[in-house]
Amino acid sequence: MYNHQEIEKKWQKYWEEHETFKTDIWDFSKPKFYALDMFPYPSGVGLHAGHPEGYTATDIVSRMKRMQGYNVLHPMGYDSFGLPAEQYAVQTGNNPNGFTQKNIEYFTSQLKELGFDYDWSRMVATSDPEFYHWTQWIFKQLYKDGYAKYVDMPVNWCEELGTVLSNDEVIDGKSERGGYPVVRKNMKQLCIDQPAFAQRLLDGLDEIDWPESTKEMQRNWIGKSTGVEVEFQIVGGGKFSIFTTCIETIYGITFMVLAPDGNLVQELMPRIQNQEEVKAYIQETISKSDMDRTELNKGKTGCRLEGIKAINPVNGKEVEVFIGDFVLANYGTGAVMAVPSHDQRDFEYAIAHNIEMIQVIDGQDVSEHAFEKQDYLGKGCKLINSEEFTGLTVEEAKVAITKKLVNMGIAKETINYRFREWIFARQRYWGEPVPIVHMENGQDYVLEDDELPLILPELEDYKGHNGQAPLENAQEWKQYEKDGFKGKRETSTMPGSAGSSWYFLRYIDPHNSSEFANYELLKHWMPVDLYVGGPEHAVGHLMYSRIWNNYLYDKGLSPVKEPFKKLVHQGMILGENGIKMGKRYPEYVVNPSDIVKQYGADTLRLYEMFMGPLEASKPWNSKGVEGAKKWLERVYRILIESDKLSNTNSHELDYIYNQTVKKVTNDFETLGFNTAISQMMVFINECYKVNSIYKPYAQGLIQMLSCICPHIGEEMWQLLGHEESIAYEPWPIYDESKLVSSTFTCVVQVNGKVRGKFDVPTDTDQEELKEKALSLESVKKQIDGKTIRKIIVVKGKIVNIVAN
Ligand code: ANZ
Repeated sequence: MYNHQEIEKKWQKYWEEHETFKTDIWDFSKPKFYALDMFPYPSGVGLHAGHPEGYTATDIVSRMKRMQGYNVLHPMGYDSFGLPAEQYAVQTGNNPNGFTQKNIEYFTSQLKELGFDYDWSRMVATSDPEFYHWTQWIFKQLYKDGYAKYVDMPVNWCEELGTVLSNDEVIDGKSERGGYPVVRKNMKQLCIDQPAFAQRLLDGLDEIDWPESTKEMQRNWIGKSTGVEVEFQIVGGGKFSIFTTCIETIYGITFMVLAPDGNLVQELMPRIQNQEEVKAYIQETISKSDMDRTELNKGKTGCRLEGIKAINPVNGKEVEVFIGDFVLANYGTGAVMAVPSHDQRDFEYAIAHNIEMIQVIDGQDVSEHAFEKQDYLGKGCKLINSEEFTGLTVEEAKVAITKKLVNMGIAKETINYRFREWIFARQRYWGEPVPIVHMENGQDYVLEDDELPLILPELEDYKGHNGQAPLENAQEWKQYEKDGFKGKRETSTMPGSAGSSWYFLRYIDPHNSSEFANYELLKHWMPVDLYVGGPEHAVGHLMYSRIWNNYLYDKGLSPVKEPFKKLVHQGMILGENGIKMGKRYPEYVVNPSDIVKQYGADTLRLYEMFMGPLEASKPWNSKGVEGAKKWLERVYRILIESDKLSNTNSHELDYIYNQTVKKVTNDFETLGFNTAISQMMVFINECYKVNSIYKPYAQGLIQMLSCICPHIGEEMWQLLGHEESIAYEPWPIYDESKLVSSTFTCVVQVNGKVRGKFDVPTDTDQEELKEKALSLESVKKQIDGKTIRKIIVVKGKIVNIVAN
């Protein structure tokens, strides 16, 4: 019987001492394989049961690839800036760095205990100055190229706290902390211009092997829409533009709606007759979030701008102008042409404000509901009530009307993205300092390369006061002076997602002190061949890293357009009763370390891979853990403790062994670990049935199993007489001919009863099976004197004869 505690420690020590998994990064003689895990945030509570799931998946593949002759890079590190450490610092007055270091050590010991094949010499931590030096440097390039900039943006502003709040810090128009009123207000924000990358990000999605659902989420997040911007004259002077994706409905306009918080309303204010009403409605609007405003089911509130009328350029018709909070100031032009017959929001607005409707597309009754584009596009529907365009199909009309307006010089085709600027500053301490100084002369200065890294200063007090950034407390640090010019440093820090947007590049060259990574190395190692992590990052991290990499690619600093060639999301591990494990249900939390102690890391890894398909959510089952352990003991008994192993091949296992190598190899490649394990189980069952086990077959199985259960794998390998680690043994190969010529037992039934059996090669065809079945003496006896009505042959299984 094997003692998991002893052998797991033994092999972990061996790997460390022999630097078994240290990657020789400059060895370009072999093909490369880069396996990447989403690095954890080193929280105080350590790993949870979900971590080993994805990590084991990449571990298995990387171990197989190594045995297949690849030079493998499989690194690990920590996303170590973030809120929990900051909160700890505020509460205790201690620097969050100490707390973070302690957590990193704990995480590392837990990961080592699980036997992963990480090259620990490449570990990075985003809060380490050696790492954030280059986060700042890349940010600086983005800034110099105009992709990072200060932009006037609507933000949630809390006057009492004197700070900007994120959407989740605002509840019902009040600050979560203190319950003070929060309003939408334009302020200069440090942003990264995501829309500048939108089209490239969309195009790139077609090149990568990612889950379709994740690509679709990214497409929706980017939210590209193609339409037309059209200028409308205001009666009595002035004009404004609208953005529409449905120009074909232009003859159906019965009113216009402007964003209440946009500049246009302010410009028009002197001409508005019901100013008080309008101002009150604007106040109401700015206390709402965009989400609340665009909610489809909400009532269509708004107010008429008395004294303001717009002119429809196609027919000169004068229509009323309103404000309504469903129109957002920062999308399109902040103004819409309203067509109640063909847009449901406009329809409801028209009903609420008693406005007429004009149907312009034929094909559906519009008295109860608008006839919208998703119902008429591509259906051959034709225009009505549209002067010279009447009778054209919608598609023809889109082209013709756009052309007319463009020729009139009042329209242009435009593309809009829902994708917004990525606000890149937080009023927090525990993040990368932004390397910008606001100079006294009003200019913004970005630090020189030799002024980087800009180190986060130690503070007496880590709490921001009056809602201000904690770095405002760093009286000395924030003052900047160079060559007699004075300024004040930016005191907000970068968001949590900064470091994780490029960490995969740094792993390739983690200790380079002159550049973020050597280009020659990047060229050899990028892209990441397999990236495994949770689906919760589908848009955030996975979008931000594509943006940074895309930018670096354009600068010639990253060799690939897309950083992650293949992406897989592991499923969630649920509690025993199917409930999501986590903070809210502490009673269901499984601590991997406890399982490792009791059953061993190999058992935990095997169990998590056997629970079900990697991508599926699966409930934890303690009995399953038990079962996994028992099976490992069963493997050990037959391959190590029995005296069945033999150097001569009895050929009893030829078929099952070759089949197992083929299936496991394919399954590992496609991350089908549960079915690979099932196949190994079948193999072990066969071993128990036969008289002798050909030693090379036993070794092949041990190699494959060692990817999932590396400690027991190494141990068995050694016990079979090997002195070197199993990690670099050439991967077992299978003999296709052994698969084809193998036999199976064909059962013969006559009228539903088994009357005989015979062994034939697997590839025997139907006719031959029929013949063989009919020639069996026992079968002949049964059909003697009867007429054969039907013979059903199931290849590889059974011949069924119906006779009477
Ligand atoms: C007239 C029209 C008629 C429209 C019709 C739709 C249907 P997407 O696809 O999301 O880009 N819109 C434009 N700017 C807006 C803003 N700032 N706030 C809220 N809505 C805005 O949607 C584009 C459509 O959303 C535009 O097309 C416009 O309404 C509205 F039968 O114009 B449409």
